[in-house]
Amino acid sequence: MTSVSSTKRHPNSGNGVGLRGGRGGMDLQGMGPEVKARLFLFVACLWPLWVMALYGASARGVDVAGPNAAMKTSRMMKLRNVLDRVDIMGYGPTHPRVAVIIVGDTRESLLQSVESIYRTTDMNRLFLICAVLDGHGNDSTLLAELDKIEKGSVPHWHGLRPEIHIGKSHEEHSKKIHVLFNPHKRGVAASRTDAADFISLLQHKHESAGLKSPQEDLILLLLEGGTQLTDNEWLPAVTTSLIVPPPLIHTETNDDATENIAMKLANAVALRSQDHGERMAADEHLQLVQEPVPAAHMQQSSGQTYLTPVWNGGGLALRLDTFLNFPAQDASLRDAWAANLDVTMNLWLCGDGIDVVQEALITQPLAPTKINADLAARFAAVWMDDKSAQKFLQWFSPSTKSLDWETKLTHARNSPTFPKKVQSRCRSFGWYVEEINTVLSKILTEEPPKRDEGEADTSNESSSEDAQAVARKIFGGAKAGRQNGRQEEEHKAPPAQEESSSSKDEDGRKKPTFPLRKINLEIVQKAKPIDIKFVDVSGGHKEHPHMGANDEDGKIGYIHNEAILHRNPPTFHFDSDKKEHMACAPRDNNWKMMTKRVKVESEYDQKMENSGVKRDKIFCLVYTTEESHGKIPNIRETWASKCDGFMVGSTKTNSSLGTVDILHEGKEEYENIWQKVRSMWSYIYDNYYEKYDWFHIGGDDLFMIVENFRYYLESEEIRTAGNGGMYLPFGNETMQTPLLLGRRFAYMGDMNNIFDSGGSGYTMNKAALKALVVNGFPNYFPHMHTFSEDTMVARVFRKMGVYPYDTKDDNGGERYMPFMPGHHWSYHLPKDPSKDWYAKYSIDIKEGPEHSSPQSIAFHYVKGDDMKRLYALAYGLCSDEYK
Ligand SMILES: *[C@@H]1O[C@H](CO)[C@@H](O)[C@H](O)[C@H]1NC(C)=O
Ligand SMILES: *[C@@H]1O[C@H](CO)[C@@H](O)[C@H](O)[C@H]1NC(C)=O
Ligand SMILES: *[C@@H]1O[C@H](CO)[C@@H](O)[C@H](O)[C@H]1NC(C)=O
Ligand SMILES: CC(=O)N[C@H]1CO[C@H](CO)[C@@H](O)[C@@H]1O
Repeated sequence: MTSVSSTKRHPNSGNGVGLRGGRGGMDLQGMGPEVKARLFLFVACLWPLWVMALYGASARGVDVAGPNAAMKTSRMMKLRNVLDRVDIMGYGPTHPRVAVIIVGDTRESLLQSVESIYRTTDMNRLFLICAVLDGHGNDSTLLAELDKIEKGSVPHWHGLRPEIHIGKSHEEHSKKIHVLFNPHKRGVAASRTDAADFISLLQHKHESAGLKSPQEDLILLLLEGGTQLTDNEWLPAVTTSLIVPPPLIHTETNDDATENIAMKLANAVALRSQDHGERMAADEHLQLVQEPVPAAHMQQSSGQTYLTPVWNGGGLALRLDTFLNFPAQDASLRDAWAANLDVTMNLWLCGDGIDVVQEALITQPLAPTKINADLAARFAAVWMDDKSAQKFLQWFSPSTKSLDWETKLTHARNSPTFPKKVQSRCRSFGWYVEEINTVLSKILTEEPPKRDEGEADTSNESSSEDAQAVARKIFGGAKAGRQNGRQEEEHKAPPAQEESSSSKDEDGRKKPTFPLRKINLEIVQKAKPIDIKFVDVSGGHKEHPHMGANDEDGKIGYIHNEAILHRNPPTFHFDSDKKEHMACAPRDNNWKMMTKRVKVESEYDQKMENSGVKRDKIFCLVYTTEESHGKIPNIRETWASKCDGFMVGSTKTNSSLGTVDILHEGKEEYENIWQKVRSMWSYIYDNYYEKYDWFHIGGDDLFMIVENFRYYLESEEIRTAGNGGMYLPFGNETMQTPLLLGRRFAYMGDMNNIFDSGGSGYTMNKAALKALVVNGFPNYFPHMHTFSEDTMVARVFRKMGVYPYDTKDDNGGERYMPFMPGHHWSYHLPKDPSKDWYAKYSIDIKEGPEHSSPQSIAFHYVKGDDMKRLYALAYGLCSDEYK
């Protein structure tokens, strides 16, 4: 393909903007002379914009002119229609090109790496190699060698069908290599950012010249000088991991069909150098340790991909945008290993982590250098809270005085390149060592090795002991969780030191009057407790699902006052002479259930209210669309004002109704509820997380008995469950076990696929909501288009080891009802349960009135005036005449 044809296809690209004469057409205003020079040096590398990638044609044969063209175009248009949003122009969103950054300090190392790229990469997909020779001025030999490679001295191929050749098999190879020389060594981090800036600039130039579609999301490969790619499949493998697959390739929204598709898109892929099934972690000296990949991870992907706690150097592929948007790019990190650790932390704490894919192989990277005390202090200052930093540094070097550490920490924080506010935007270091880099988890859970007495500074000993006491307090919750019998296989037995403090903890702890049912104890113990401290993941509310809401005038940034309804509850209109009362009369099954079976725990509620005990705060969320806003007043008048917080997620904001126009990805349609739910929960997490203990969601035909809801949530059973299942909490815990409460259904009767029915809604405690929004949403099914949000939520939780809790009461009565009360009063299982989906989905249910707990919490399919009728019946508000 030639420059000429490419300009023809891109009328917008302007006069003369093409391969050869292209420079003249580019707007170079506002660029410094140095940048201009770099840009001129690099003759726009244009392997643009046609469809060989999809047809598997070699780079040569496409010619627009001639009779074939029309046929090809129509075939293409057809394909285009079929693929809908899939951009088949150029490399589009599905087969983006790759830009490579190689930083090295010797000519040979750069040449080795460049050569390996030529041998293993489809040249059509190579956007640019930017090689940085750090610590050397102009090296004409290097330039001459690279020129030979560009002219075809290394076997390479173009297009999907490999036609490996040497030399120029067709007219010209465009220029693909650009070299930056740093006569004064700038270090790895700065060299990488220089190169990334250059690539980004070039990308924009290509886009404004019409030579690159903005939808093409360049892949960036960071390569250490001297590292060589050894597998031809590296780029396809990396692409599938990084780039969203075209939506129509899996139109099935069927649960099972999609389960096997790798929906999780990695933020970054580490190219593998170690043995299959091995991965890298970092120990307390920030040195690499190799560890086997847990079997469960291997099985999940048949060993194709697995996560790795650290990137050990060598090669790392990620989207260019990901790299440019790292919250903490510290260009002052000169040491390669320190810079790589920084990349690791950006990806794990502020992103979605790092995966390893099998096909992307490289030669062994350079051995990491030792991290010195200054770098360790800087690392701690950026990524850890103060207490973790103290503990970590004491582990890092027990013999260093704490005062020295303080000095180093302060020094790091005052450095002009110190990234600001990383901790408030990213996950906690505690999360990272507990969940990902577990070899390091001892730094937070075990006492650091004792300082050498000889070196210890006695006058300052006491102050450092205080710090340890504080740290113990902070992390005490984590210990408490562990001692509940959970995670015992994963963690080594605590050392003797910890034992003494733990037995002290044990003293005050109380068991509930009745232990949890076995099934629930198992469910609770599978879920890991998490730190319930709020972590801001809103990212400035720029991106779905954190885009926030529109106000009544459609202006973005609206924050709903969720507490106002509770503070000013509307009057319940149910006048004694109205026909509404007449509605009380019929002795139907709804009447029977609400008056004979269900009991509202008002007395309990009143007693608790008067006792002065701190009550749990409940947030209730209803979702609807503008067309159904008429249903909202009945909800507000009946049960909603009893929730401490209330909000209606909708398509239009109306503050008098409490509806909020929540922004989300994709269309506003039933088939896309999953995306709406992701946005609603994110909005609630972003705005209300800290004020509430419980979060419940349901549709606009949900009826709740909030007194019974509180009765259950505040019960010993549920408090124990949220505290790991064995002991009642003290109330000061910082760790909590995620709980997902609702009506359990087994999907198609499959007991391995249990979810909470969306009809009666589901309830989450703080830990569950945080896990869902902070960990679940970004990692699992982020772009799925589906209506079955209830099964999706359960799937996300399942991935995190959280399973729906069995909410039956002690007599086997259900609390969350998927139908109207009357239906449950009279329901009997059919002889052949396979004929009835409800029978098939139900788990161990009772029949008739016994089915429902007297402390039932929620009913579904409650429409129109039935909302008021059920309310009046349950609360005894019907006039005597009709009672
Ligand atoms: C490198 O070469 C360019 C021209 O080829 C020249 O402008 C520049 O000053 C040289 N730099 C060094 C450090 O020699
Ligand atoms: C919580 O309170 C209990 C008893 O008052 C105490 O023993 C425990 O150490 C406290 N835990 C934390 C994490 O503060
Ligand atoms: C909000 O809803 C109320 C009741 O339906 C209606 O009267 C009012 O006009 C609505 N306000 C806006 C701004 O849409
Ligand atoms: C002897 C010594 O180094 N003492 C230090 C103890 O710590 C305080 C601050 O906490 C310093 O001011 C002292 O110099």
